[in-house]
Amino acid sequence: MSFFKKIFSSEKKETLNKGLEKTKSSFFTKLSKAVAGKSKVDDEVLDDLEEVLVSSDVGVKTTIKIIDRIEDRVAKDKYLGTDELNKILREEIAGLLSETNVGEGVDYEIPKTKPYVLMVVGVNGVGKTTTIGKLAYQFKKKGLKVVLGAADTFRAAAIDQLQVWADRVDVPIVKQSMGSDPASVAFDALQSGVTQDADVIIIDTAGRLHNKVNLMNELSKVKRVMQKVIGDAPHDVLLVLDGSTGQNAFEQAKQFTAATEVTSLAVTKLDGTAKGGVVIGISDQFQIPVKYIGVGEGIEDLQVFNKYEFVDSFFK
Ligand SMILES: Nc1nc2c(ncn2[C@@H]2O[C@H](COP(=O)(O)OP(=O)(O)OP(=O)(O)O)[C@@H](O)[C@H]2O)c(=O)[nH]1
Ligand SMILES: [Mg+2]
Repeated sequence: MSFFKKIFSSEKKETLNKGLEKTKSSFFTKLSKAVAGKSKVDDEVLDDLEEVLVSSDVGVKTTIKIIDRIEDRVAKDKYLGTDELNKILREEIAGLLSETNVGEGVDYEIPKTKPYVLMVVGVNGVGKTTTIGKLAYQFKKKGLKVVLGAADTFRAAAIDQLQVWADRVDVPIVKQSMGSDPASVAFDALQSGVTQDADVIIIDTAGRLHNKVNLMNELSKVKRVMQKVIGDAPHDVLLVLDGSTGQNAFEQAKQFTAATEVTSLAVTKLDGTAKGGVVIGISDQFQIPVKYIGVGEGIEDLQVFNKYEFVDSFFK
């Protein structure tokens, strides 16, 4: 490993550890209560452990899978000590996630198609625009030419906010005035991207609820209009979920993926929440990969999701 790579990965690890601090401390406080005064893993410990996982927002389905696995180990080794529980939990969670073929990512993907069109969707306030800014920064750092499209025309502030990110990262932005047709902005952004020979075009969209039919139809229209410029666009539809909403994020993922096509997920705001366990449940239960996680408001605070690193830092 090169010197720079080493520095980068240790820094990355540190941000991840810091970002997950609240989740970890809450998880371990609960876990140590569950095993207090016990020397071996018995039914009572397993019951308590189940509660710890559910209350850490891992989700019921994934929790049951994890408990089943630990039960199997207890059945094999009757005197499984509580001091080993940490290690075993970590192994079983990592094992479970390794069965889903997602989240192996070690670096920001360099898109194979050019221009690569990424459309970002999700409910209000989950962190779409911020994630776009952070992504633009990462792509640019890799030497890629990025163009942003301000297709959230709902509020003037939304366009301004994307402009602030465009200035900060120093990438071009395509925008129109507030209230204009989002599909028309997306069309312009793609045309401009093609003309400028861009590598990546990222389209921001207004926050919407899955059950607001008009707004969901608007997404289909944006897609259709983009395809007039680039036949197979968008190449990725990234659904952003706010991790601090815990089970609500699960619900959003379920509803949104049922209502429109989503090809990848980003879970944000994992810093400052004890609900980080939600990422474990989401990456276990959805066939759609969690590609990125947000661990702060800063430009560097977006990481490629790696399930092994994630589980590892959960337990450190
Ligand atoms: N702590 C923390 N805050 C974040 C993160 N990602 C986004 N935010 C904050 O969340 C708030 C909302 O972010 P936006 O990017 O505006 O969210 P949005 O989805 O574009 O919102 P709308 O356009 O209104 O639907 C902002 O204050 C961001 O700074 C994160 O990973 N951690
Ligand atoms: Mg926004």
